[in-house]
Amino acid sequence: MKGFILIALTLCSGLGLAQEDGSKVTVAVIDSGVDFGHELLKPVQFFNPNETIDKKDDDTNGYVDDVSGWNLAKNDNQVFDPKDISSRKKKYDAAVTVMRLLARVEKGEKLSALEKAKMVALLAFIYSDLNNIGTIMHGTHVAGIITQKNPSVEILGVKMGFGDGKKEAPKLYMPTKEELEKFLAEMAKEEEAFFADLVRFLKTQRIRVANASWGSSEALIAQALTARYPKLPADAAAEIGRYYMQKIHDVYAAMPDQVKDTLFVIAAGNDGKDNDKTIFLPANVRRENTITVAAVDSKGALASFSNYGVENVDLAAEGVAVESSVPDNRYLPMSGTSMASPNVARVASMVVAENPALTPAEIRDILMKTVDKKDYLKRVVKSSGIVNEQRAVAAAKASRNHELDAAVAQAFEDVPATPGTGTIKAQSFKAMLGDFTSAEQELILAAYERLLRRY
Ligand SMILES: [Ca+2]
Ligand SMILES: [Ca+2]
Repeated sequence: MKGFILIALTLCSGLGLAQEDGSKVTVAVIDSGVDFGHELLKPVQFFNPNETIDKKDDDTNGYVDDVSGWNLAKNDNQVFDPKDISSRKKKYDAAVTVMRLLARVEKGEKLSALEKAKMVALLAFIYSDLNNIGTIMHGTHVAGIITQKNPSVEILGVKMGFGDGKKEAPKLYMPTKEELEKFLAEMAKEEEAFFADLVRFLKTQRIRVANASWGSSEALIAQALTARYPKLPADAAAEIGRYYMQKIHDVYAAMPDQVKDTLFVIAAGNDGKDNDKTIFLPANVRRENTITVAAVDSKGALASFSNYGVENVDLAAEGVAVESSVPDNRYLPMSGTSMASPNVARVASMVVAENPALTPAEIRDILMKTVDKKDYLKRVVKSSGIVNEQRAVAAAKASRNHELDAAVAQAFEDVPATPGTGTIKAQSFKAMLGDFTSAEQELILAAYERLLRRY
């Protein structure tokens, strides 16, 4: 429970600090919902000063009672529904226990025979709900990472639907060209509608930083296609997936293009793939006000699940077994580029707090230029390095009186570079499972993959 103690301490020591002008830095968590009932998040909940709960749109921004964000899936102001937990309490508790054990395995710890047996039994019990529960936890966990040791932040929740669309029975024949086109067109229409809604809401807020720990890839589209048309050959599905992702790029790009005053911090994805070779969106939307994040473990090695790409992924941050808040006042370690991205969003908001005059492009520049460079990340991410919170904040502070490059140089004097030579390679999760029988390994691995791919 080290992380828990750390969180509690820093919250206390940081109370009362804010930007120089007293205002907070608003960070939007575009995710599965944020549980502001959590003790960690209550103090950082954003409140719209011009809106009260009275069924009227007091600030006439088009959203009735948007006090702390918006639920885009249901078009109301409820950014988290406690019923999501209370209706599956037993399974939720079991999932918390399982995920804590999973994280220990992930960190290379050995479990006792009893713990192993418990994990396998509980995993079988919750397996079919794991996707759902992981999704419910997701936004609250992301928000907690942004909040930690960050007294000047306030969190605004933007809840989106996560693939809970209608399920259709598989068609057991080869689809015609027309059927495929119709399927893709429907999918594109849904995505267009989502981004139109998202952009419309974001534009009514004063958001400096937004976190996007989600996305879609060629592989996911191919998967959706083969789920619907099992007879479609894999290579055809892959080709269509790529074609679709190329077509849909600008729909995703509307987010940074139309909300220009916001820096969008985006997860690189958890397929262990090179984003320069396969399209992952919005990660691969390259704009002045976007920054894409890969995941490293606590030693700085690229996580085995993390996507990368020297052109399309900008920098790395910690994303393995990261301790943060989950609903029901719990804390849990979780893994993914979903957890790496909010680590960068947190630093970005601290940079803004130091110098609110910085533009999104300048914030991005500071984050990129103040990384801890590593030899082994040279052909992995664009900046060749891992975000460095202290140095980025030092650069932001210096940028109040200096040009950006001079401010960065000053930051390297304040927080010197540590030599980043040698190679570190993360072990795959599979390699940590030697202690289990092969049937157990299969179950655990499938659960792990499920949790990573829940976006
Ligand atoms: Ca309103
Ligand atoms: Ca109102």
